[in-house]
Amino acid sequence: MTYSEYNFDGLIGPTHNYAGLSFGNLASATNKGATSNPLEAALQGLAKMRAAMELGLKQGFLPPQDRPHLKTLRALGFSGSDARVIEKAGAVSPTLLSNCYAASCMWTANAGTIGPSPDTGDGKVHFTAANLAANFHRAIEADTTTRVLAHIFNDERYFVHHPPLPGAMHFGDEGAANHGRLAQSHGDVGVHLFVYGEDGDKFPARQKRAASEAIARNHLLDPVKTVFVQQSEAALDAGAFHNDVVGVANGTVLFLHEQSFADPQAAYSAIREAVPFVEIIEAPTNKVSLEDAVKSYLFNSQLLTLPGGEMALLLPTESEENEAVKSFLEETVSKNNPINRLIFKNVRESMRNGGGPACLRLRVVLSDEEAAAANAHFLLDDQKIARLEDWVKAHYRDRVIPDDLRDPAFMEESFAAMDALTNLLGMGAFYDFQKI
Ligand code: SUG
Repeated sequence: MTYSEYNFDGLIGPTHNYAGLSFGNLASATNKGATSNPLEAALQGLAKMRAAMELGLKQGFLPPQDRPHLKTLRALGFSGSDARVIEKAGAVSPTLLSNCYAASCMWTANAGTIGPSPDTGDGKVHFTAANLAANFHRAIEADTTTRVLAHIFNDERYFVHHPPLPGAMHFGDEGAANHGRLAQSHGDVGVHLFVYGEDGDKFPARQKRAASEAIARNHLLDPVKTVFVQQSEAALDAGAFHNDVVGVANGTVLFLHEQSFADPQAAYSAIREAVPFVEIIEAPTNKVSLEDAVKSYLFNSQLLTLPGGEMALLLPTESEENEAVKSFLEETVSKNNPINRLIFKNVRESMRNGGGPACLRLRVVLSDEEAAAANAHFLLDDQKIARLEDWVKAHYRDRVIPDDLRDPAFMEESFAAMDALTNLLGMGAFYDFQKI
């Protein structure tokens, strides 16, 4: 049976804006109140998907969620017509309103954690949508994400869906952003690397060890093939609010910053014991500081196995613009290791909210048979991606400022876009605003 890795990118929604909502995410804080460009953001995202497809890789996408999320606003006591709900919430708390307007589901590395079928006790693909309990604007994604995953992977013969973990922050779970899989090839049995945090001096840890352990149990992973490692507080306090800001794993390679883990030597020996063939490629602090790593997001790259077997890094242009990072990357590809190609893509609109190429994608390893059972509307080819580009161009604004969120006309525009998308994708009345 042939297995492939599918990258499911988040299709960036029409309300993409800069609201400074994520404590510990430096880009989000710095750009609070800036003018966003949802049109450009979505087209940049689609261009990245195209670039991966042109490398011969399989590409899917997850649709945006309905924002503003009226269901949440109504649950919080704002009533009346849809327009009145927006007006009242905007008057009482612009921050609350912006939380319900966030397009943050674009970062699908946080949509959930996946257990591919070669690794699970029952031979099925397991999905757990992340509860994203650490931030209000992200926590309200979990319910719809669960339904989106169940909609796309809707065949009980192959797919198992677990609800988001209970217990909110006690089991805070940020999905695949804190998880990596190492395997000789996508179809071989993999080892799962779960990275959790402990609160730093400055910033709180979002991913709890207990959450990662619960996911491993639910996904029926072999305990011998799981490794739990603590992220360093230095990385967290430098702005690595998710571990994928300081490291990425794929195939036989773990590519990371020297200061990613609390106890690197203990972590590396645990990983080597579980994955004897692992190649650890580490950026030393004297070449790339944690500050440069967080600014440039070089580790938030997609580490991709190309059809020929070589590996490429698909990186944000910010990492090409940083001298120290660029020279470390050039040194890396010139050395004898599987990574031998660098591809830089501009995803600046997302980067300004702290989301790089790796944040924008959820990896799902599927056999050909499993892929055939998934909903084909969400698996891309040239025609389908062109249709999404046309949809974006027809519905998106090229400029959004914080005050726009209080204008009911912006809500109407966003819902019109979502109605058109659900038609395009044959989803029926899927979203909460379509059911009220
Ligand atoms: O959760 N930013 C996201 C970025 C997520 C990046 N994902 C990964 N590292 N996998 C977050 O902090 C900012 C929204 C705002 O401030 O408007 C935001 O939610």
